[in-house]
Amino acid sequence: MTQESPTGKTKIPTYCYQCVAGPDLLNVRVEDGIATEIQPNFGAADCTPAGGKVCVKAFGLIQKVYNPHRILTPMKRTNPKKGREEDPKFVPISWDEALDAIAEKVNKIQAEGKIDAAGYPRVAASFGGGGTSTYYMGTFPAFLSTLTPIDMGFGSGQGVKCYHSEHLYGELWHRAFIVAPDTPKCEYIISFGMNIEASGGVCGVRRHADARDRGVKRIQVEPHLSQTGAASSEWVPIKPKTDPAFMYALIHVLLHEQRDRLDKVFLRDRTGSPYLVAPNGYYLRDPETKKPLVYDLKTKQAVPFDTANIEPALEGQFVLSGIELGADDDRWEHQDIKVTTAFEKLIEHMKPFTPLWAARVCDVDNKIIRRIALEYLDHAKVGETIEVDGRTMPLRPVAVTLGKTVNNGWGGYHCCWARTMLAVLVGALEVPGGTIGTTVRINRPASDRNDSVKLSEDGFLAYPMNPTDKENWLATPDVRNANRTLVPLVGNSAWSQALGPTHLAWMQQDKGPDHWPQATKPDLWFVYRTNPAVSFWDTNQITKTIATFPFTVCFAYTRDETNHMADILLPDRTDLEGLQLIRIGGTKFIEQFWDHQGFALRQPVTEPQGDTRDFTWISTELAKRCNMLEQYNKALNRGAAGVALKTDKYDFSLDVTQEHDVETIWDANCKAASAEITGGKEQQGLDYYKEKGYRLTDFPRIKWYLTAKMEDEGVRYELPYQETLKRVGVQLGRRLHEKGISWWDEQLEEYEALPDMMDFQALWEGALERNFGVDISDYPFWLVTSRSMQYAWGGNVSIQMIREVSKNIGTHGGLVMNTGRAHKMGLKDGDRVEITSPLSATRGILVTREGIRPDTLMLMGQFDHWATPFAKDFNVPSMNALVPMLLDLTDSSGSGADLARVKIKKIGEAK
Ligand SMILES: Nc1nc2c(c(=O)[nH]1)N[C@H]1C(S)=C(S)[C@@H](COP(=O)(O)OP(=O)(O)OC[C@H]3O[C@@H](n4cnc5c(=O)[nH]c(N)nc54)[C@H](O)[C@@H]3O)O[C@H]1N2
Ligand SMILES: Nc1nc2c(c(=O)[nH]1)N[C@H]1C(S)=C(S)[C@@H](COP(=O)(O)OP(=O)(O)OC[C@H]3O[C@@H](n4cnc5c(=O)[nH]c(N)nc54)[C@H](O)[C@@H]3O)O[C@H]1N2
Ligand code: SF4
Ligand SMILES: [Mo]
Repeated sequence: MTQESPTGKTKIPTYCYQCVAGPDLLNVRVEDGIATEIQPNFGAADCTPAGGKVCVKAFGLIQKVYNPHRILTPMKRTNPKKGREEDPKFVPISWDEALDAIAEKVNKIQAEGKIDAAGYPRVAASFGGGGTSTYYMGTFPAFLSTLTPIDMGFGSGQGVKCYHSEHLYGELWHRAFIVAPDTPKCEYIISFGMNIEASGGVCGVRRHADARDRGVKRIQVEPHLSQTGAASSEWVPIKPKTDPAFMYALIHVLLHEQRDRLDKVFLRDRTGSPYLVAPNGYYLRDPETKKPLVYDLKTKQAVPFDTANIEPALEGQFVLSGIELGADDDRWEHQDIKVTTAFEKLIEHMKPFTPLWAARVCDVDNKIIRRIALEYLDHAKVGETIEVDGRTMPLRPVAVTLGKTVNNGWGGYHCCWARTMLAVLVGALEVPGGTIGTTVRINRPASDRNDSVKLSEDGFLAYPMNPTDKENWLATPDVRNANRTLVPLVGNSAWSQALGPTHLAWMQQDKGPDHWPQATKPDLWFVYRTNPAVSFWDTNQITKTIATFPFTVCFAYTRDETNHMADILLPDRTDLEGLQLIRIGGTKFIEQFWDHQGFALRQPVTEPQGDTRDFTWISTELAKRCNMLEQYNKALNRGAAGVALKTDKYDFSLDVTQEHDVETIWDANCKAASAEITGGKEQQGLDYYKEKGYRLTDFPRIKWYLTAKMEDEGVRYELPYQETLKRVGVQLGRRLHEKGISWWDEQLEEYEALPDMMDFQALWEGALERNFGVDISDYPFWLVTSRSMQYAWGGNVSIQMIREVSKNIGTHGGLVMNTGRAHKMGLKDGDRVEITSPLSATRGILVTREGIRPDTLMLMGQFDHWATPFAKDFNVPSMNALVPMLLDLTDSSGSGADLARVKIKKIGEAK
């Protein structure tokens, strides 16, 4: 029997944003007030890239609501001792008691000063899930904005282990926080460990399935055969962490064997290739305007790059005069010196990296590497065009994608640079069919990549680099991970702290580096939708450190390993219970490219469970109790909940002196959203969105490709030559050395104009040998990790139905090892083994498979829970306890990779 739900509906529209591959729209069927079924939203089939469907994870949301292990009332800890072995002895308390306790802490901090004696914020906050928490935390950002400065730099799994290098370099070169193929038009994809069939969500899977239907050829280069490898045209089992060599060899073939077939017009007009490089490695510049010079083949002289009607030389060496501007005030005046185009420098630089050389490094046949380079070039169709929204654009249907491990730690810079160069050489960057960007996060405005395009003095995209000059360098870090001090590229946006070397914040708690401020603990730490005690590196150490924090407030859905150390647990309303309006459409990661943009509402589909509260209610209550109501309301009016409530076209602003209930706040946001979408004409509020679920307007496809805007604004891509990074690196080095700091010297070496190849495997091995005094040959295996389609990190591990579905995929069950190698070692499928890294050891069941290199082992996902109900009984190990946090394994961008060296030993027979 079907009855009406509390909102008078039996089918209620809402969204899922449980993973970064969303958001996706869905309907929830409600019977007798009980949510019973997740359904696709086929009403949105024509306007969502996933055709109105959701992935398997969304179907777990029903069990999430009714999970018997949920925390349903606020709790406080009664055991003052914290630690894994301590029972927190949580007892239920009222919301009043919980919120007053937090407000008391905040008010004390406000009175004492927001910054502690070491110069760090007393309040810290960590959020997880690659930024998806924002789509569930209602108006909490508005409350947090009243407490600033806040330390958001305690690593939470996302950031430094995630798509890190790509975030920074992608934004630098093409406003691409995440990079994707233009899958609907692409014909040839080389994927270096990008596991799109598991990690791309319903939209990624749909786009790639359609592409296969069209005949796309995808080459999956990775040490273990993932779902993506299995669904690709070809699997190339490369040695872990040798991807840069493979990519350099591809570039070598293009430059040294096929140069005439490259897109020379794109290189000349849309990149810094023709810029002239002077003897000290900086551009030759015009003494008056200081503009970089190019050699004009028409007038046979050096002219500023932006001179009209010129034909800049792409290749060659010239004898010319000009000035060179180096780091700080370094300046050279040159008369008749030899200068070379940046492109010529590149040709020279890539000379040694032949396929034969790479074959030895990567353990991949050189014929395969050369064939892939040629296939890439053939498919690039250099010279072809296509019309998009009435504009003729180049059509270059080839792309290179990078997975999260390829993206991180040493080699990340090389991979990102090489991937972007592979696009640039054939004119396939930011054009139809090619390698394109999705979101922008570090540059402003974050709402539209096209709007963030700004011309720099040198003719490239202007980038908000953190200053490294003497006057402006942030010598004393403002947060514990020192992101703006150590990583100029991280910028200074709302996301920058989470993208700094976030392990530094944890590591220093144990022992800080030389000449560095004394590490302090945050007086108050907020945690939501992240579980660093399971998701980060060296989880044993992280757990111990978390236990030393004096006052931790965790929003809690169930008990978990991080909130085991909390002082207060606050039960929020989960995905199907809370109210929130978010922006959807446009271009978002991972492959959410829409032809529409607009808003979607998340709404309660059923009565909330227990005494859980809406995040917006919690935020308003906290603001009130912390005497911050007025600032909080002002933040909401400015748009802290997603939409500015007042512009020159409309005014739905809230009275800042009054407390507003949850529905009033979202009604104002809904009205502002309607007005924004209709240019101020319409103003439908919450009721409209509750009924329809979403509202869209067009998003022109031309905006998927930055090149149109770049052409219009006369902006070039800053490739191949990294003159800016080189200067920034020298300056940063001087600043650090002036303070006596030498522990960042290896990172400084990465600031090269053309990244030099390194032996990345040896770098890893050396770091482990040095730091642990081991002989690395005792640890013969590389241990890697891989995504599961069913799980969103550790976020849905406590859902029974998800566990059931995932059991159909055997690699969830334990340590995946090559069958032949196992036999040689006298091991078989199902054996119990101990897995030991130089840092620590863990145990698991052996799963033997042909689809993995003999020198590689794989542990899927991030399990190893010991407090999370249900998941704590999985008995599946994770690599996270085995991977150390080391400065030696941190690259200049501040990231490291989910990678370990291990040995294994049998400890029990297969049953
Ligand atoms: N071994 C291994 N480790 C990894 C990775 C890997 O591939 N392998 N990947 C890394 C990457 S790329 C990332 S981005 C990070 C992600 O790591 P984290 O961001 O730390 O994410 P989770 O581990 O999913 O933690 C989410 C927590 O939120 C809780 N939660 C879920 N829903 C709700 C809710 O509605 N309300 C509340 N209050 N809490 C909720 C869950 O119970 C869980 O404890 O992990 C990293 N760690
Ligand atoms: N279902 C689901 N989707 C997700 C997430 C989730 O938790 N669940 N998380 C989201 C987030 S935050 C992220 S960061 C993305 C991550 O998305 P992906 O980058 O696609 O993630 P992984 O599957 O962890 O890693 C990809 C592959 O890298 C390979 N690999 C490991 N080491 C190397 C190496 O040295 N070289 C090469 N070539 N390959 C290597 C592994 O075999 C693995 O299959 O997924 C997002 N999407
Ligand atoms: S892909 Fe991610 S956001 Fe989309 S339905 Fe699945 S879990 Fe939800
Ligand atoms: Mo991630």
